[in-house]
Amino acid sequence: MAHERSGIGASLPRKEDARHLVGRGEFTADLKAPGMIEAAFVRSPHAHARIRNIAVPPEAKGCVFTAADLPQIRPIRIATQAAGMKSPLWPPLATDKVRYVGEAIAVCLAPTRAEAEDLANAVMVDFEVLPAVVDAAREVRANSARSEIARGPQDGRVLVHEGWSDNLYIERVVEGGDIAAAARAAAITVTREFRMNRQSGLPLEGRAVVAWHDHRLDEIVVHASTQTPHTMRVALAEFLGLEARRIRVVAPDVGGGFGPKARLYPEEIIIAALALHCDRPVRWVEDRGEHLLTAAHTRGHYCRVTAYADRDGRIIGVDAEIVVDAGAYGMWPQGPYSEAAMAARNLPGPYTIPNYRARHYTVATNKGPLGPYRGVGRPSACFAIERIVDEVARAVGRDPVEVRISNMVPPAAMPFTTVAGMHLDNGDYAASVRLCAELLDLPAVRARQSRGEADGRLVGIGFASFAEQTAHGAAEFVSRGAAIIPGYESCTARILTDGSLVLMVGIQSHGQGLETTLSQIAAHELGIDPAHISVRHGDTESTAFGFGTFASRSMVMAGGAVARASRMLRDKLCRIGAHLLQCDVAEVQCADGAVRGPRGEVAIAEIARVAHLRMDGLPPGVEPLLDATATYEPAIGTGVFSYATHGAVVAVDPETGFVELLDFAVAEDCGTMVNPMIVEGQIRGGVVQGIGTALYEEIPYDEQGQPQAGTLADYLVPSAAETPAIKIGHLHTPAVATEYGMKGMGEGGAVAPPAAIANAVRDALAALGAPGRAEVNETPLTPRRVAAAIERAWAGRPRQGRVD
Ligand code: MCN
Ligand code: SMO
Repeated sequence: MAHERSGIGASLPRKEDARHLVGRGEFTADLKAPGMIEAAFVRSPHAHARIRNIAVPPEAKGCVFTAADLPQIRPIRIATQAAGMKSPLWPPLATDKVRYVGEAIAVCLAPTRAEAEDLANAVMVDFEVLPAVVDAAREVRANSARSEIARGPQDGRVLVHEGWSDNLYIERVVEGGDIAAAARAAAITVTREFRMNRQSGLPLEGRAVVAWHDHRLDEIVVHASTQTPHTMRVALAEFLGLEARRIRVVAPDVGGGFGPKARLYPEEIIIAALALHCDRPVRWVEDRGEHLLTAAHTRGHYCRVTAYADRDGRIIGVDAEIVVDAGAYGMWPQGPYSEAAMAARNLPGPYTIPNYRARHYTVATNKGPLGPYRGVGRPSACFAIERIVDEVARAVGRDPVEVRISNMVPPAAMPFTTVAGMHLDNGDYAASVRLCAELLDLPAVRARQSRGEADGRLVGIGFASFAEQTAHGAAEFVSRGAAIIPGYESCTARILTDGSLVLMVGIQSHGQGLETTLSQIAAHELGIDPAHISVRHGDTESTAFGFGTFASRSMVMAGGAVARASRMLRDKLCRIGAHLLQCDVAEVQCADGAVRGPRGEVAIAEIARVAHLRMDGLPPGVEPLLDATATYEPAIGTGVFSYATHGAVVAVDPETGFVELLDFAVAEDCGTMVNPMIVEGQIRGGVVQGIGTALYEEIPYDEQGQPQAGTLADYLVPSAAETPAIKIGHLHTPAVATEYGMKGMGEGGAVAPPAAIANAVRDALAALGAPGRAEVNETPLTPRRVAAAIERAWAGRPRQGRVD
């Protein structure tokens, strides 16, 4: 059967690679339109300043546009339903004030980017510089009566947004059980502070927009490097004041999104407005400097966690405070809230922890806005709980692997609602820990540790587990108070006159391989070879509405829509086929490109010909065309949970603090895999990004709110040289609520590496025998931070075994 080679479960080579491997992809920046002009932005050099005046030199008049020149642009507004959240208006071009370094003030148009940049440099902006708000935790101390972080001095009452009473977008508590009782009952109390610093999303392709006015259709055509073309149309209609029918958004090939491209940007609105205003094609291609400065930043989580446990290391309560440094504005559509809310609800992880409290604060600062990035709030939640689990184990003198397992939700308890309200569906979490330990050969690593390294480095091993909410539907987003509820996906499946198939999907694929995996699902349902299937996505003109690719939702959601639409077509193929075969529809089957009956078969191509060109062959009452549109939402709206345990083996140089990653393993379960090879590619890519968070990537800010990493010379990313071959093992627990038992998994790879690596470093440094604790609870674990932790652990005392 063809579908066994190409249907669900087949590691079919990615269809999209045929173009990408030979450099024939078509990205936004590849587009050329006659008469196209280029845009460059005048951006704020200050984190916080009043704009007194913008002076455009006379020779640049007509080529430079400020907010006053484009009054049709409305400020970005987020219609969140999260009660009590402050929601500032964000003018795409700054009007009276700038609130972060890089904020757009004016846009310049010229025949080339270089000339546009020259114009931008000639624009003189007169600023009144204001003090900047840069330390989110300090804002919480100053402004929240409830916070126990409240130890420092009152801050200087600098407000990011005038008219606000403080710099908190929102503060909330997630609670379950009785944390005070847990505190009283605990034999062991462990408290730590964790920091996952701000970083960039850094896809290979930065942002890009090309827009023009199509006079024939009287519409504005916007090509953009985005994960969410349909919702971008919703936004452009709102903020440009145009009817949606007059906007077409196309996401061509997108060179990575990773979350930041699931949000609306000022530049996208501005370029679209200019194309209409100037009636010429306009292009803006972000450069790397602009990307690091102004594309959504990520992480920026600070958290303080106390775990209460019994003498065996069973955690009976967790009390947390989470502070998210969300930057100056909330990004459309979901605003600044998701990071803290997700971290708070995910912190109890895959564990049975019965008592919990997480007070969380989303803080406005004079930094660029925070957006989603692979894993969203989960990497920092995982970092906190998984580091704490290891410290609890250490406090009771047990192996972290055992303590981890003994706290996990057992399969027999599933489905299980965690104390933070996450509805874990199924799986054997402990099995993932054991499998991961096996993949790394834990006993061999322990033996190696006891032998010691010839070069004096210290070897350590660490694990981190998580359960990952994926493919959540309406129920989840309604409960979050989301402005837009991405509760379904859509597919129009169309068999053409010759039997070839086109799937038109509202989803967007930017590296996930959906052109391949959605073809595999249709192949499974219809018996049409994926080689004869086209997947059209990312174009509001050719597909029904859909929300796009984020939240590890596409395989389940779009895959479900493809399955449903394919089955509608299959029913029709069978009805027509049975008629042509002169048998009963109950007697036929659709497989391997044909409808088969008891006495023969008829090719899908022939049925397609009849349905379009020879309707005289159709059975009575059956209409022409083979065209079906379906939407799909999984039966459980709160998400299906993949889970995994990641394990890292490191060697730490105790003199320099340098961490080398020796080995890395992932034991995971995403239910039914449509394409195991793509799943493994997703895991590997995610892990490398997680290694970046763990060891390299950071955008620090100084006291004035100036970002300190503006190029790839000072913003480090892992390359193949820093990455060991990643070992992967699979467990299989099909979801009960989705088609074929699939679960999402696209983000998971990035969730656990920081925790696993920090645990491994902690394990390595335990061998130092220092009087104090040598641990690093802040990412990235740079040599400087690791060396400082070692120094602190010795607390000025001479080190044993060290020759100075
Ligand atoms: N898949 C599968 N079987 C499963 C689950 C997934 O074969 N049971 C395959 C599918 O091809 C699917 C892919 O793996 O498209 C990822 O699955 P899924 O969990 O559905 O995630 P999405 O497709 O919705 O992708 C989004 C997810 C997110 S949220 C981020 S962030 C991320 C990620 O995917 N960004 C990426 N992976 C990325 N990979 C690339 N190359 N580029 C990005 O920007
Ligand atoms: S951060 Mo992924 O686009 O949800």
